[in-house]
Amino acid sequence: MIEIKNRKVIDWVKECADLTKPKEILWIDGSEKQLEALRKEACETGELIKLNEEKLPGCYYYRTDPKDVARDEKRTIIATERREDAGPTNNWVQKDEMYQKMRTLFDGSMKGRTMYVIPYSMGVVGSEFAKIGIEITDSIYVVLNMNIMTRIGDPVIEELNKGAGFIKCLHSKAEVDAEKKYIVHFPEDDTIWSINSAYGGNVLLGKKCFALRIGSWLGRKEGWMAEHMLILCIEAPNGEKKYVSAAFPSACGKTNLAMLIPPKHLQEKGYKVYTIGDDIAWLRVGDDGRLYAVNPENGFFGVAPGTNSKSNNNALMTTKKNTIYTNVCRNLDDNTVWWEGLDLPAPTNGEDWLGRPWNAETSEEKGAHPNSRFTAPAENCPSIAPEFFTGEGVPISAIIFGGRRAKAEPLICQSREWNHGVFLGSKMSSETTAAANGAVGVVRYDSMAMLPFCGYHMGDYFQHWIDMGKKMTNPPEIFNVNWFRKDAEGNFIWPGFGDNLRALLWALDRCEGKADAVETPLGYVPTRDSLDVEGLNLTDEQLDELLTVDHETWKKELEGIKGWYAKLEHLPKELTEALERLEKEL
Ligand code: SAT
Ligand code: MN
Repeated sequence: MIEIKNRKVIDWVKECADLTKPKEILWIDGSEKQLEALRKEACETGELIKLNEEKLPGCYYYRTDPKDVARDEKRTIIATERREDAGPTNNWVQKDEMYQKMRTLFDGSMKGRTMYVIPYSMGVVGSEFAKIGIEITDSIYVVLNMNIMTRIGDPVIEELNKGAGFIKCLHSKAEVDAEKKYIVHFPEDDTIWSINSAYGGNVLLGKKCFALRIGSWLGRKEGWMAEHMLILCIEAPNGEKKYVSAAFPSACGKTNLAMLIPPKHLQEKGYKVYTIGDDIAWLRVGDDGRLYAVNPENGFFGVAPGTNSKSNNNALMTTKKNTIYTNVCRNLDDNTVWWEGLDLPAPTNGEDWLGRPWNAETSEEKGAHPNSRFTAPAENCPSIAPEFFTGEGVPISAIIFGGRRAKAEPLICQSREWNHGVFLGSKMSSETTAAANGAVGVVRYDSMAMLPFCGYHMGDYFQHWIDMGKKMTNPPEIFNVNWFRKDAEGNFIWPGFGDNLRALLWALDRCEGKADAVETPLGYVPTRDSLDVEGLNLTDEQLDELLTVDHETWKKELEGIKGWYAKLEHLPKELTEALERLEKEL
């Protein structure tokens, strides 16, 4: 381990130790030797279960407390000096008050435990986009997950010793008491404090907390963007590569889209798709006036249920080694894992996510929690792009927004220009999923899929989007998609998964002014003939339903958008004007 010489780091770690009172402190150097010792220790205490080494080498199983299975939005707080800086969509507590409350909870919370200090980098260490964090935690699960999700250890210490700044992340699982769980961001102080949870997004503080909530705050201050977006590369038959980023709410198929396998006839034509990121994009304007994106993460924290060789074979392959599984079902016959939707025989001798005996033939409840997850290294992914490893940033041609909506939203729609695209993103809505605590299937507005992740005032966030547009001489085209339209019988009309590439190819053609479109009040939608639907067996009626912007339906939608906008307190005039224009055209 390289000795830490950065005074600010040393002082802060001491401060945290004085508060939480651990029995010892262990600096994480990222070496395989140290990580292996931690895995062994966690298996001995029962925190982790080692899975079948032949079938799933280097893989482990982890179970959370039953009340600690998803992000907890009600207990996620932005603590600033003034309420208006957090805005109306975030839970806000005055920051001194919150520090005081959290100090009481953290006081002695690590007694009798080891405190792990994890230096980590979001982005390729030392690259232009990268930013450093240090997470202090009393959980081996967090250390091992952070090792997959970020770049940790000695190379980061070297950066810190050169004087690099860092985000101060303090986590303690404490008693995993659901009533005392808080995930608190102090963006004015580059600080995140999380207590009484041991689940993914609440505790892997590099992810949503740093890369999105603190990241979006920093992005506004420093002139870049932190977005809830996947990044992928589409290679055309002539070898030309184009890059797309896409924002969808949690558990709406970002990982599937990022790892898309082209349908057969497009493969035969020579199209290829590569993965750069599945959840978060950091975006900057390049010297050439284009928008460049990196994935600041180093792994995937993906939803397990529904992942199978047809929906996402690349993800399945990615999770075959060095993966941590959280809250899935365990097959006791061969000590492997299973979840609903996996195309392997369901266990008859299993253990569900709660640790109860589970038998596919007799058990009525699900074996895996609907939000059960895999944490897998990006380097395992068969479709990972070489650009992922350089951390240099890829030029984005198209930005895609999308939600899960059974009705109203067409399959794909192109904005008239950047500001209109910002409007399309701001009015995004989606049916809620199991990724956050609360009811599932309720339509809620989720602008740019950032509602749970924007670290500041939503109105200011939209203004930042508009300001970023002004900085670009060659901005990406913006589109809105909806893979989830249902017919009168409740069946999905669009096949989704690999076939989503058809819509992306239309979008890329539009970027070059190539494909045909019809202008609607919402923007441009494909003509029947401009979308490649070869081999899909879609009837003309189905295609029309997917591509039509129904004026009566949209007049009702308009009321919803107005209600949403009214909640946001202040909005850029570009957006209110776009809303007025939509109303007029309807
Ligand atoms: O739990 S996470 O926030 O990391 C995953 C998600 O909700 O997207
Ligand atoms: Mn996400």
